[in-house]
Amino acid sequence: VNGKEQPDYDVLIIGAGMSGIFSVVRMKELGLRTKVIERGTGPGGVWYWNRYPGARFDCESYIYGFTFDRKILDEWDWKEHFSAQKDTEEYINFLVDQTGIQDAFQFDTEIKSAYWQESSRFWLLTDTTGHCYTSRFLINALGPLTAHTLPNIPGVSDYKGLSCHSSRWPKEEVSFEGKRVGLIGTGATGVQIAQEVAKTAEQFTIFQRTANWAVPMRNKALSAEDMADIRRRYTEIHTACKSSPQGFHFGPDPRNTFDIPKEEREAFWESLYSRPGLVKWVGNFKDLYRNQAANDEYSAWVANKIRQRVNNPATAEKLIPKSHGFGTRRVSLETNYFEVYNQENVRLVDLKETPIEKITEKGIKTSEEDLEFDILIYATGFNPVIGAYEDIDYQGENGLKLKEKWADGPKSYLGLNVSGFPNMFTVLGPHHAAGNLPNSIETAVNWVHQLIKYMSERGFTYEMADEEGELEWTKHCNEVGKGLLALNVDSWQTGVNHNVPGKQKRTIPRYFGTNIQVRQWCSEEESRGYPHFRFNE
Ligand code: NA7
Repeated sequence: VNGKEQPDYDVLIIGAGMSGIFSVVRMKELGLRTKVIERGTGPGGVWYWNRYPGARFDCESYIYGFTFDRKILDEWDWKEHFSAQKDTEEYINFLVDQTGIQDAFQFDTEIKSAYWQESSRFWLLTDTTGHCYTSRFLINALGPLTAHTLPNIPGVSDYKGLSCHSSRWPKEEVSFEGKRVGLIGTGATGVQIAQEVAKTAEQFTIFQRTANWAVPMRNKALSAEDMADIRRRYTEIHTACKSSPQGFHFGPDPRNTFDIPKEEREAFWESLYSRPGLVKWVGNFKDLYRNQAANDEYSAWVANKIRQRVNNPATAEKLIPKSHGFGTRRVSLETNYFEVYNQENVRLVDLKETPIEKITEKGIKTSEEDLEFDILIYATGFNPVIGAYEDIDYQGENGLKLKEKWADGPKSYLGLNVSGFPNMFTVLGPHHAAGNLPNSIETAVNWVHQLIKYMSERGFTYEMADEEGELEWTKHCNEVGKGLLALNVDSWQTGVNHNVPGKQKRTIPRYFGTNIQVRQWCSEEESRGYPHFRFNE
């Protein structure tokens, strides 16, 4: 990158998760002086922070791993079909070692502001200690679910026992043996925690506000032979991921629900149910998430599976989601989650019937009783997608604040560039492909790599996405999901978090199209020589 003055770095990256790591790899390939600034004390992002008991992938390990380096694919052995957090964190450290990027990281540092400097055309970042860093380019690799939220229940800070949000779990092991444990939240995280805590807690109370659809994970260890087979098939697996809408190695069944006779479609659902992973969600009939009648039919079928597994019929009914259909929110994968409610030491409190009034010094007071706990666990989720961007003060050209620009919902070009914010990228930020995330990260970071390479080759030091492209993409993002039942439901995917002021209204913070569409848009822009960008003006 040619510039008259030199900033401290060519590229600053905020966040050392999967997005940050792949960004460093690609930037180093371009010979750029790159620094990653990370709040945690090690790499991993979501796999560094979410070390709660039972944390593991909900997609197959071998499709989660990055595809860019054949040597890493050949040398890394996944231990299970759905890797546990500890093994995934180990994989991430292995990635860092193998790619030789260790010296790019600065841990234990939290960025509080990022200002574009008009005179030097550098980014100026400031951390919470007041230290400043300058760079030509800024890559935000903040992660879509980073800003954790505690419940907005009175008295949260009054509780005197051990309490912990799932994504701020202590590094030391927490024992539940002989303990009275309370858990608030039954999303994907709450389900995983419940399965673990129920094994040893003396008394375990699960507070559920909304029941969540959950289907069997069917995890298994991977033997040396399994890994050898996976390795032989890596190219085939990666091609399947690239050609499926959400980056998984399977896609929707091309048939519509009611085109298939009842008996045949139930046999199909039975076969999906017996398979591991999210195929029961992502590999189902193609109309299931747009056609209400089809969705009702499948939801009723899964509800019966829950009824078969829970001994107490009243408890089973409480565990069956009534307010949203199957797959209209993130589906959880579980291992004996429903059977947990058959255990003597486990109790379900339905907050729709008996709401929590307050958290006390000793536990939780509901409308009916005062409960005491030794440990309180909050699996209460995140301020989604743009939450992490709200925690940093971003200022672009002409004093434009990102907070203001995104006040009515995010605007971006391809989910990667924001008009008014030159030389800045938002990897896995709003409006970029979701699904199997490392797949989307590869698309995003390869885009950043190509754009910076294009600039370097031409001596450009400044880029800015134009408003026309941004309008086009934002309009596309707001329209592409039209008709999806998920858009009529409150969830982090529709930007709702009732614990955060201003996040009660449904928005479209993520991309509801396919990964294939995102790649097409990106490669078209690239192959046409970046018509929606201005360089070196
Ligand atoms: P989620 O999916 O946002 O789930 C949060 C859970 O916490 C959900 O059950 C909420 O109930 C519950 N919650 C949140 N606030 C409260 C209050 N104030 N009172 C009671 N219950 C509350 O977060 P997860 O961490 O489980 O999963 C996040 C993603 O990580 C997941 O989708 C995967 O992609 C991985 P609600 O449903 O809002 O009634």
